[in-house]
Amino acid sequence: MKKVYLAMSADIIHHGHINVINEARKLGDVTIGILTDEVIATYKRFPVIEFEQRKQIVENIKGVNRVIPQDTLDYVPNLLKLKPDYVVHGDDWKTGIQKEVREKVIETLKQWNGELVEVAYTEGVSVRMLDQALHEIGTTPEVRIKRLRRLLEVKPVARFMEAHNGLTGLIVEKLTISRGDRIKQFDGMWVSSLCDSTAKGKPDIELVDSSSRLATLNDILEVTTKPIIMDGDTGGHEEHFAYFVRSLERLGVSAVIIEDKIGLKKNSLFGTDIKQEQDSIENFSAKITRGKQSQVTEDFMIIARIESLILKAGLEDALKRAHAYIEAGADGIMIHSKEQEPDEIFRFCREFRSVNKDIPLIVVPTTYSGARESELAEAGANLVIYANHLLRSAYPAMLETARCILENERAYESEKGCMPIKDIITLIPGGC
Ligand code: SPV
Ligand code: MG
Repeated sequence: MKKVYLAMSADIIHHGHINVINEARKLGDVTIGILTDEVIATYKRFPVIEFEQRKQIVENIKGVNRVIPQDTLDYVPNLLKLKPDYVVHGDDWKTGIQKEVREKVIETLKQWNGELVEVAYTEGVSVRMLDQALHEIGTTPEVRIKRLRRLLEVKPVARFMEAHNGLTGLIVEKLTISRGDRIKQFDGMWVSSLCDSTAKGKPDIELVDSSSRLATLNDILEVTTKPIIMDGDTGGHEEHFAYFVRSLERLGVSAVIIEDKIGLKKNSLFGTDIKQEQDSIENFSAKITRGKQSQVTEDFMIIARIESLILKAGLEDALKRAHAYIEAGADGIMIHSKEQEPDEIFRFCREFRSVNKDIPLIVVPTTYSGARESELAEAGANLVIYANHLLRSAYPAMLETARCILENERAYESEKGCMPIKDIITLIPGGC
């Protein structure tokens, strides 16, 4: 019996896949390589169905003899193990992002006179179309809330961007770019207190109350499906925090981050230029524990944000607090810094990781924006938040347009900086 190999994500299966499997069956004993969650999440988008379930589905397709994981986009490692006589694939990978993968398959098969068999692409169906349809169906709070934990399990480093209304939520939800063999996108949204307050024309001092914060959140939830992390400021009173956690959980928010400050909260990026007070380890730990006790699901995460570096209390204090907060029940740690260089963040991440291998570690490279995601990940961070960049870029653009109209006493000169009317009225589908 000849050996046949084919690989797929099998996240969304359609008759095109069945057609390829049927052709493979005619050639011999069929082994299917299923891309692991890690590969799909890194190169394409977050998988809808988990690996074990996808494996089970494919094992039960007629003509499939066995299913194995393929843990790289590259077929070569599995080909070297299996030495198949044939590799079967649709003929739609000759150009585009899979071209290189295809060439490596052909080269490798030559080593044992194996052959690549390409099956005519099934017209009229594409995973991209089905993906789009899935997105339009939307999500539920139960599904969305779990996505952050799954994401942290499968991605070496997740990338979150701030959203402060429905429109910015849509940007974070939908923007994708192709680079080589991978598709890049943001993994989820950060609902920043700074951006939410500033967009409402208010200072970032916990003045925007929780009802108003939840209203912003709701606008974002309505038009997106990706996981959301809420900036919970200090969490307020322990008693209030317990209620807030449940409100967030009910809405399908995956996590809240609370910071260990007390008194009138000011934005961390002021650092020691203004008076800011750090909470005691005991108080803050009690707040975390209270929040954990109040949550209903296993999925929701409470993440403790440490302000020791911001307040110049030192690395040792930051590490001591991290361990205490985890002991109190925190599901993750966010470490903040307002230095221009990432050195103290790298030091914290490395020291923390030398003791704790598993707890998610979040960083916010606003002032040390030169640090690359890969460097932060290498030091031990699991999630990077771009905390304010959509608002910070929108405001100067709006101000310039307003200034230009005022200057010229007409709008003509400002047009070059504005999107065409046709584009804005059709930006959100369903308007006509
Ligand atoms: C926010 O985005 O509101 C934050 C992060 O809390 S920072 O502004 O850097 O404090
Ligand atoms: Mg904030």
